[in-house]
Amino acid sequence: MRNYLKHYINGEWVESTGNETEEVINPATEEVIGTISLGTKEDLDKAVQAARDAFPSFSKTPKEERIKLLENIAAEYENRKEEIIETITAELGSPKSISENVHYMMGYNHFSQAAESLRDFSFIEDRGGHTVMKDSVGVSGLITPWNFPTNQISTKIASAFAAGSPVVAKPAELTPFAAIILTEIFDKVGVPKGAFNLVNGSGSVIGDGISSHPDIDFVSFTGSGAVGQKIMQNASERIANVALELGGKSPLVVLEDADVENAARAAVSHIATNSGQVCSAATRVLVPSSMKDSFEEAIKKVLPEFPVGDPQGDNHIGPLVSQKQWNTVQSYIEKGQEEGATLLVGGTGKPEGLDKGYYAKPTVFTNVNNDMVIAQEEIFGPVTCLITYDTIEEAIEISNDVKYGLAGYVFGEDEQTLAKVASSIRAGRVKINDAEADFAAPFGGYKQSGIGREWGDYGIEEYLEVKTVLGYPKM
Ligand code: TAP
Repeated sequence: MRNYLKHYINGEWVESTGNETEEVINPATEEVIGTISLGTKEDLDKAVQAARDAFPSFSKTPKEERIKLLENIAAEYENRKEEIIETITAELGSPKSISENVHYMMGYNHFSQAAESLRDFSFIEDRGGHTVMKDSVGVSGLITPWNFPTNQISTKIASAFAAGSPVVAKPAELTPFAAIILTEIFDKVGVPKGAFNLVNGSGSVIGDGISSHPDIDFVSFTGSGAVGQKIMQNASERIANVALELGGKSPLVVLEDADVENAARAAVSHIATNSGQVCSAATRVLVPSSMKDSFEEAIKKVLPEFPVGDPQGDNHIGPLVSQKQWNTVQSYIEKGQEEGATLLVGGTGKPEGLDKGYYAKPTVFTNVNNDMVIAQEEIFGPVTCLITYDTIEEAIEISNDVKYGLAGYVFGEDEQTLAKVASSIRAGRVKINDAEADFAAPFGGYKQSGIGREWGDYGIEEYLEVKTVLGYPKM
């Protein structure tokens, strides 16, 4: 049992001022695996005060010191590898291979990339007539979701530390344990007192408290659009800056000259990895009408490569995070059928033999019209839609005909067409074929997918204010 009933404030594990606790459930077994304290506004105030007190010195630490700090964090993170993998599998239900190759690695990459980006980062720039300086934004409040327990919190903390901003973090109640390991890592490597504070608790108390706190200068949030909107409203009361990483309904455009089987494999892998609980997942697959039949056959052929089952085994798809998320996904599958889309594979209910655990069937709808609810709303589960198109212009139009703009994917051979489609998709990140991941590349959304960019040097910029000095002495 993991019982973590303390918050981390001003460099110490401290008792909560309240008595409320929350049980954490393993989504594969539906069993309780631990408990956390639900913090109070008083706990949050103490954490914010600790961060405020740390600000004058932390924001002025030499760059070399902060690079070293990030490197030490990355090294200690590596030391905790097995525990991080095991914890993410237990709290999120992601198969061990995904916990290792995706979740563990993303956390590691953000800390080491931030150290790397900081090395080349300039906080002062002589621009001929004037000087531009970049100062830490102040105290940052970080609110993160359950779907990537190390990725989102790590990119935010790594960038904040690189910029010299002390933070108060609130992870999601559903998956709080990975953040506790991170906190132990910060404690071990000697993150200065007050520069990192962790207050566990509910979104309605601690999350809302962060977004409305008068002493928090900047709020970085990842999660749903509805909560993002509330955060902006709260922050607007004191004109505080916000960064929002929200949802997506990203297109995967298959071109006429694409390898059908590879593209179908990519389409399935988007809804298989993390059980489709990925903001940047492609969940609308745009296929040339002439390729519809062969693409549907290819989907059926590659599907068995992504078995669903116990995350402790060799499966690729684990359960969804919670009963609530399972119910949401089921209702979208029902909705798709009501709307007249055709089930190519999958459907409602649990996969055969998996009665315990929040497992859903990987589901592919075909004959989908882009106006349908299943094509417009983020389902956050293993469900995708096949939509046909006749011309490249139509594919681009359908790609952009959605309120989101987080990501896009294009598969094909002809470089001119690939470039045309990639540059026409209105989204913050577009991937062509199997292009490799790059943690220095900015990540964030257009339209209702968010505001701001995380990762690498763009991520560091979010935690900085820009100051112009006219007549600064040349030294
Ligand atoms: P959210 O409710 O947005 O939760 C994300 C984080 O915000 C959690 O830490 C949550 O706390 C906190 N929060 C909740 N209410 C808040 C408030 N009023 N003020 C400040 N913080 C608040 O997401 P969810 O309920 O977990 O998921 C709902 C849907 O959001 C999903 O189905 C999916 O479509 C979308 N979602 C998107 C993403 C990404 S990466 N774009 C990630 C997760 C979910 P607690 O949950 O601990 O109470």
